Amino acid sequence: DGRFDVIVVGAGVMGSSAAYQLAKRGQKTLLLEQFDFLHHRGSSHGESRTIRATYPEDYYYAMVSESTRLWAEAQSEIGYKVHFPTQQFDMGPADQQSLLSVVATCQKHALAHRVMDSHAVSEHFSGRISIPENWIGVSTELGGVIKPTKAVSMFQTLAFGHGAVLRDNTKVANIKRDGENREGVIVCTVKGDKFYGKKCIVTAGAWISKLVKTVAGIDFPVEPLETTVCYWRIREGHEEKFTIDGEFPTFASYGVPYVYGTPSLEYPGLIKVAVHGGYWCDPDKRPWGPGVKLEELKEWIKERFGGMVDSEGPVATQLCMYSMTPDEDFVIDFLGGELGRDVVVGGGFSGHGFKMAPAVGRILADMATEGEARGGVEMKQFSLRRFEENPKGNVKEY
Ligand code: PYC
Repeated sequence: DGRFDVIVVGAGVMGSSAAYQLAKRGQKTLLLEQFDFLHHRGSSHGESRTIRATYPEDYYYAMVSESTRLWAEAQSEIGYKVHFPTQQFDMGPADQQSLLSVVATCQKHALAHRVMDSHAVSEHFSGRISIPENWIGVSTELGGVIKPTKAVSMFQTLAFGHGAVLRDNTKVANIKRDGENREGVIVCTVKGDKFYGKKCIVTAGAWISKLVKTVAGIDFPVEPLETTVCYWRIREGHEEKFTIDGEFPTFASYGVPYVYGTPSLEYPGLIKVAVHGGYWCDPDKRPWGPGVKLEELKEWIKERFGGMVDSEGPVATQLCMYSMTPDEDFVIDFLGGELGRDVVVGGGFSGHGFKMAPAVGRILADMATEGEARGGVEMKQFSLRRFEENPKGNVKEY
C-alpha cells in the first residue's frame, strides 16, 4: 500500500545489505534503485574487492571482524560463496607512518601478523614478491577476495526472501517530512510515485551529495571520483603462483602511489593490480576514462613480481566510482535538520568500504529501527558533523 517501516534509497552493496538486515528483523522494507539492479555505473559491480583487517585507523578493525562473521552468516543462509579468504600482505618503506600504524593495529587487536624485511619477504613468497632493502612487509591471515556483483545479488535475494519489496529504475527526486502525520517521511520519485516510510536510509553512493543537497539543502562532504581497475598478464608458466590456490595474498603497498591488488578469480592468467585514485567527476557526466597514470604502476609491477608479471600495460581495465570524503572515513549518521533522526545517511565509503558492507548494513538498520548503533563500533569517526569542526575531517595519528 506504499507504506513501509523503512525505505532504503540506493541498492548498491550498502543499501542492499541494510535492506537484508531490516527485512530479517521483520521490518517492512522497500529497497529503491535509480538504475537497473546490479548496474555498472556505481561502486558495487565487478568481480573482486579486497577484504583486509590491516588498517592504520584501528577503528575499522571491529567493523572488518564483524563483517567477516556476517559474510559467512549470509553465505550459509544463501548457500553459495562470495568471500574467498587469502593472506593479506602490506608493504612499504620501513619508516612509512601509515604502515607502522598497521602494525600497531595488529598489535592492539592481537591479530596474528609477521613483520618481515626484504630477505624474509622473498623467502616467504618464494620470490613472487620482492621489496627494496629499506622496506618492510607485514603478513596477516585476515585477507581475501569478495565478489562484488554476486555479493550485492546475495543481499538482494536474501532481503527479498525475508519479505522486502525491491524496485529498480525508480529514481528518487526528494524526501520530505510526512506533513499529514508529522512523523515519518515521504519518498517522492521522479515519475511522481510516493512511498511513505517511518524511517529512511540513504545509501546513494556517488549520487549521495546531489540527493542530500535536494533533500536538506546542505553540502554533503562527498566528492565522486572515477577510478580504473587494471588487470595484468602473468607470464606463461607462472600463472598458478598468483592464484588463491597458489596461496598468493591480497596486497597493499603504502606510499605514493598507493598500489593494491588481488589474485584474480575472474580472469585466469591475469592479476588485478591498481592505484587507489582517479579523476573527480560528475556521476551523471562520466568521462569513461582517461584512466589512471600508468607509468608508476608499470614500474611498481616490474620491480615487485620478479619479472613474472608482464608490466608493459594492463590487458583489461574496468571503471568504478569512488565516493570520497576529505579524510577518507565514512559518513554514517542521522541527516538532522527538518528530517531529524528519521533519515539515516551512509556514504563516503571512499573506495574502501565494500568489505565492511555487512557491518555497515547492520549499523544502518540499528540506527533506523533503534535510534542508535548497537555495540562495539566507534561512531564518532563517521559523524557528518565532524566537518563542521574541521573541514578536513578526522585528524589521523599517522
Ligand atoms: O580497501 O583495500 C582496500 C582498497 C584498496 C584500494 C581500494 N580499496
